[in-house]
Amino acid sequence: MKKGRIIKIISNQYTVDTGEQIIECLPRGKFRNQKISPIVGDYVEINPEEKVIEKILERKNYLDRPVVANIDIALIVTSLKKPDLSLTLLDKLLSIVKIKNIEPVICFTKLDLLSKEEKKNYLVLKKEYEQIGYQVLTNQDLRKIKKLIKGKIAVVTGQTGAGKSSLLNRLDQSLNLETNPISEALNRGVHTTRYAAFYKIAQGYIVDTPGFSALDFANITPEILQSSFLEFNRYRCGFTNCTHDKENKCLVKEAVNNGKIMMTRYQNYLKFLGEVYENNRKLFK
Ligand SMILES: Nc1nc2c(ncn2[C@@H]2O[C@H](COP(=O)(O)OP(=O)(O)O)[C@@H](O)[C@H]2O)c(=O)[nH]1
Ligand SMILES: [Mg+2]
Ligand SMILES: [Zn+2]
Repeated sequence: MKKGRIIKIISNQYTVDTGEQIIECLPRGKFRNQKISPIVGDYVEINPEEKVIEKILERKNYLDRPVVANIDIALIVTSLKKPDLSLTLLDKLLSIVKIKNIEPVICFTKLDLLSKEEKKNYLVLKKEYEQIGYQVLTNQDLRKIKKLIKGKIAVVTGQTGAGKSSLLNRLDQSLNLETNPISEALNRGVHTTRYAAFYKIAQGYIVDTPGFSALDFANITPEILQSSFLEFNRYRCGFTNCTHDKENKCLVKEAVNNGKIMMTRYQNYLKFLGEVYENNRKLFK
């Protein structure tokens, strides 16, 4: 028995990377009865002689658009200019990634387009996110990014035009992905496959179409949303189950007013909370 990871699926052909070799496997018939099917990213036990998948190991997360399991890292590629910085999108992706149990890495791009003054503001912003506990890099930090994804599965997400393809090309020059100066629809021309495709890059894998950039907060409760704002968890409000909204004696709101929590983070939180309520309302109608 050998442990490996599924890196590609074509009809009933499962490509498993054991670290030493790549083996084409078939799944055991029992998976069909158990109503579980192996997906890309799954850690599996295989019988290397028979070339069959014997067991699917427990998943730490999965996405359904595209279908992929056990994502380790999300590179949240965030443009500072052209397209303009969107802290709402950044905070949303940080929340979704946390809820999915994926480690986020903020990767800012287009620093070269900033004026001196804007660069100063950027450094303040960077520090603020670092103080929350996030890892903040730029698209110049190629060595650090490579080190992070070594042996891992990473997704790259962020706005169209933020510089995702450019970054991947610089991480691995053999990729030669198309980059678009004018904003074009994401993943244009990519053949629609139900499963994720991986690029082997910097001794790790990158998923080409991270489906959660378009995700809303479906199936998420206010409690889950709150816990995804890491800095809120430092405060224990007087009111149990405080949603940090209209309640009195809310320590989170106090921290916002004292400048200990970023105003933009709090405002985005309230915005997302509204979306969560709206989704729940639709669900129970
Ligand atoms: N000035 C500048 N341009 C960049 C940077 N990163 C990417 N670009 C440009 O931004 C445009 C969009 O990049 P692309 O990689 O296609 O973005 P994607 O849609 O996120 O894949 C392209 O014209 C890139 O050359 C950067 O750090 N600085
Ligand atoms: Mg692209
Ligand atoms: Zn509160």
